[in-house]
Amino acid sequence: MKCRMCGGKAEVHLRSHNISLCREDFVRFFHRRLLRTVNRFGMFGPGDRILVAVSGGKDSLGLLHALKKLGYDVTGYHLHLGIDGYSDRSLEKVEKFAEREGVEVKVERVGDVLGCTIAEASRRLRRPTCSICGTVKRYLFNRAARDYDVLATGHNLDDEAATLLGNILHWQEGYLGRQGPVLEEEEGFAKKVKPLSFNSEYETAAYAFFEGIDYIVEGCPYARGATSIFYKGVLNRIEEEMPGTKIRFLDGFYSFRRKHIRPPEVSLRPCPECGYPTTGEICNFCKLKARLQSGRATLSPAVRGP
Ligand code: Q46
Ligand code: ZN
Repeated sequence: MKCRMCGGKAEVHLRSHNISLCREDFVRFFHRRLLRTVNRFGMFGPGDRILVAVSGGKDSLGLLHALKKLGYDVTGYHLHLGIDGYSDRSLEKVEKFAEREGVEVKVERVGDVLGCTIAEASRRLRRPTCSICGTVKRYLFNRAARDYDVLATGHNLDDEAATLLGNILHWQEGYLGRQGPVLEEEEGFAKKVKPLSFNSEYETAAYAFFEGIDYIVEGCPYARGATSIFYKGVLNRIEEEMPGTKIRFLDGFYSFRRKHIRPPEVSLRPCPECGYPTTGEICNFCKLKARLQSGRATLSPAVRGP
């Protein structure tokens, strides 16, 4: 197999693009695709301060690495969720990465902010761990991004296509209206972008490997059995038969959305406790904190970790 660009020995074959590439040309290809997404959707420019949320996985560390290499002004942000073992191992990868790359990564611990870990909060409030985690992550990511122009996350093509499939299967109109590579800034919410929306998971893995990025391979233990993993499997089977389907699915949706779907209108006001924008009386995070501090939070044997 020869590299389409230089004729040298190809190391990757990308079926969805029908192209084989050597290591150097693949890295260039990866950067070009990322930049095309950034520019096409007006995500950020050279002068912007970008906060990149990093979990310790290949996508987010790959994104931070690529944006730094491309000359952007980037800072990392890692949220330690307090999930037994997994969170410590993730932090270790992030810290090693930061040292090796010479990039600043801010670390925040959920335990310090909430007074307990995500898993403890889930047990005490009898709510699914991922639901608590979602509320806490949204809130803290936003708060951390206040001093930056934009918050970038490492969602890749497979993540976005799986989310889209789930939203369509269940006709989640509100989510469909808001699903996109860019969520514009609004009343206290930072602008959020997904520069890897058109780089596949296979590509981010190959990129991390070629660039020598040491990332955490295991997933969060609470993600086991998640419907998004099932949808990814279904899309992979379709992709096997019809290469390029994921890209067309997502790309087609973004064009359709621009023409036919309006983001739902929400009226936001500042939370009286913390000033965070909310549609309700007080924001979900402050509600969560208040419930954890009150006697209503009890230990439940029914809701356990994985
Ligand atoms: S929500 Fe759930 Fe994720 Fe939080 S608890 Fe793990 S799986 S990390 S994307
Ligand atoms: Zn609040």
